[in-house]
Amino acid sequence: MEHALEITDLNHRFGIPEIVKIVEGHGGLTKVEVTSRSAQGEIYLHGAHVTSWIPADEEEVLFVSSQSQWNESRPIRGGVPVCFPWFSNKADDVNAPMHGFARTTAWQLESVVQTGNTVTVGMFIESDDTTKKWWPADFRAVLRATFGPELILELDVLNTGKTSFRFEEALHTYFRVGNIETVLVKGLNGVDYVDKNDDKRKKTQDGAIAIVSETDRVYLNTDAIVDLEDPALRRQITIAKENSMATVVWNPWIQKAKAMADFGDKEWPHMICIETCNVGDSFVELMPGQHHQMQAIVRVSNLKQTA
Ligand code: TA6
Repeated sequence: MEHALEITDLNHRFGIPEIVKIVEGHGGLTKVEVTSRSAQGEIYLHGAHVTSWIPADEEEVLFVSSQSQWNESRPIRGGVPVCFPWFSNKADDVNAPMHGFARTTAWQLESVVQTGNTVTVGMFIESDDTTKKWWPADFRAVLRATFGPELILELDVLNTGKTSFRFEEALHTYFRVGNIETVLVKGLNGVDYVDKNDDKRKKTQDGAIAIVSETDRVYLNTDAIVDLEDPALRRQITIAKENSMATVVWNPWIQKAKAMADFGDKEWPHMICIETCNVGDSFVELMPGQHHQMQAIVRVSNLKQTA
């Protein structure tokens, strides 16, 4: 009953008739549904996790695994996991959750703003005893998702404490593709990367990225716009960014897909992660009272058929 009251209260405070509705999503998790003339979208309060973006006249852009778990102790598999305040394993604590605690935290709805045909949903978390079990910093983080002809994701971190702190962050976006084996990722030519499938050797990207095996690469010192060409779905997804100096490209391929319980064995051909981030040497340092706002700006266009 309490959950139903919570949803009723949230709709009263944030709902917009015919445009924005707060509902019970998978696993009973609370979800904000956006349906405007320019796009449809979904974002869960669990992890401030965007799980769908469908621009008008387009198909679903994001991938969500059919095997995803939907409970508060696990991150949703797919969509846009928010990785914060560290990426991958926590260097000084093997027991710390992978990719930080933000994606398994209950965020609070802060704002819903309709501007013309776009809708921006804002959610926040603040440091408390639970976060300080893992990370001592005093912070407030806001995730703003703008659903419109573009998907704009912003992670805005504020240092609310009296001392500076460093953090890593990633918008770990899972894009839906028709066939990973015919996809090309362009825009990172000449950029150095760490190849996590080859003992973290540092290499330099030569031309476009084709995915022919498990791929897990951290591209360094780059603010480049990336074009994801998907001939099977005859579309190109362009990922631009602000205040992000690293980009991760990941596909689990066959064996890793089988090893993930919350990922279908046959799903690897239909997704690729292109992640807007600040990780490793691109960490962010905030002085007291300072903000950092990282943005990913995603748009879809028709893929010009090559002769
Ligand atoms: O961003 C790529 C990566 O770090 C891969 O190494 C893989 O672990 C992926 O993230 C998924 O991580 P997760 O904790 O969500 O299973």
